[in-house]
Amino acid sequence: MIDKILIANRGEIALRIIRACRELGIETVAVYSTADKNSLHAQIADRSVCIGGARSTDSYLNTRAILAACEITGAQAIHPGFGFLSESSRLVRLCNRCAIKWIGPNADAMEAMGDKANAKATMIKAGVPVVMGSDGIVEDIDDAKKIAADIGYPVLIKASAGGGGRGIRRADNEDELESAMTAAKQEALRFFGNDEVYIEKFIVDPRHIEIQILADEYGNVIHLGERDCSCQRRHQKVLEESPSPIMTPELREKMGEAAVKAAKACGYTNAGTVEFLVDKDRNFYFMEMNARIQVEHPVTEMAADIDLVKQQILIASGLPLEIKQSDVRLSGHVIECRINAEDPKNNFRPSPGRIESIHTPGGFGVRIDTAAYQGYEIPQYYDNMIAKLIVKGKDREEAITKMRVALGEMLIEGVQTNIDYQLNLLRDPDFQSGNFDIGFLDRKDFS
Ligand code: MV4
Repeated sequence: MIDKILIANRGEIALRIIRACRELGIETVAVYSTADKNSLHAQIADRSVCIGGARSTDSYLNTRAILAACEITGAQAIHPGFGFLSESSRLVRLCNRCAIKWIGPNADAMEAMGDKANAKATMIKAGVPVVMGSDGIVEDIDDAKKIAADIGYPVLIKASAGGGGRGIRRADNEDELESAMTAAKQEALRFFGNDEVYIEKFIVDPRHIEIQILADEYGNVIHLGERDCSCQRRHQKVLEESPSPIMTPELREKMGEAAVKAAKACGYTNAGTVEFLVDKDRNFYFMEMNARIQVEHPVTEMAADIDLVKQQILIASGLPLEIKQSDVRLSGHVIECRINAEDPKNNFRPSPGRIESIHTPGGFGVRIDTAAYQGYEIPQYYDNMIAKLIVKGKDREEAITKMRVALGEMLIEGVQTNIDYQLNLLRDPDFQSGNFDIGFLDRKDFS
């Protein structure tokens, strides 16, 4: 069993991991940057090590400093959280070489899923539905024209090394194809150092629905239902919920089985998320697999009553999953709102600064994950999420009401927040009837 874990992250997710470790009787090592010396994770962990300067590249992305902190403190494992180095297969391989356990997927699975064209080929072989398109990489424009004519416009050109919306271009006809391909390749090269692209049919107004999976090191894989993440603004998730308003038990079973197949096909281990697009006719298509614990993991924790971070640690310790698929019971309706330090009335400009006062809501079915406290100075260097507010009700209507009550009680002074934006979203008739897709928040102005 692991008895000391280094948490290579900050903010609320670092706290979340520290709490899971404490419950398991595992010692914790926090790492922090000079900008985070007063942060809660650095103060609360059993030990804390400063790993460098304020900029992420000088600290939370500094592999050598993090491995040195393991060496100094005797930590036997690293939990990477999300963002930062969480999807660095290079770091996983370094950990393997110095006998440090990585609390996350194995490097082979990470790399297999990191290359999107390759991941798609793996899914086709495994019988997981994918969007119609090219068989892998498209080499030249004549190739592209043939494939696009075959599948029909509009099409998307996507970077194989991409993810999260970068390196994607749309072409509505053959005239637009060449410039779309050139632009996608350029952006891919700039952001990922690799200009390989593939082509897909453009799915009009889909929903983003993802399935949480858990996989142990003995080939057991289970799924824990879905999260509907269609409420996004410019590729930033704003509100997530489970169940999805469009879900049926039959569709959940089909998507769950597909997610399990996806994980098995790449030899995936630990917690992961399989992202799908779902079209108006409820056809679903594999998009990508996220090889980390995600920001919105509490939605699944509350719906399934399973501590995902504890499960991650138990799996990395080499224990077989003790939960079988038939044990999984999803109940009620869960909604998560991300509370950001930003100004929706000013183009969502980040609003770092000192939290002069904070009051967080509570009560039956209300959870808040945050590292904020009165007097805390939100640094300008990192993302601006300051809290996740999660509520569970017996059904969607009760969850929406509970979230509105909780947001109404929440008070943050000193910085601008998106609390009122979230309240406006929750009041919207289309949101309330579950009538939205991935373009909803970009079309409608709730600021
Ligand atoms: C798509 C799509 C429509 N059709 N693929 C954007 C980020 C990347 N993860 C996949 N993305 C999309 N791929 C096909 N064939 C629309 C998107 C998309 C999107 C997907 C999920 C959530 C928000 C989105 C916002 C814009 C576009």
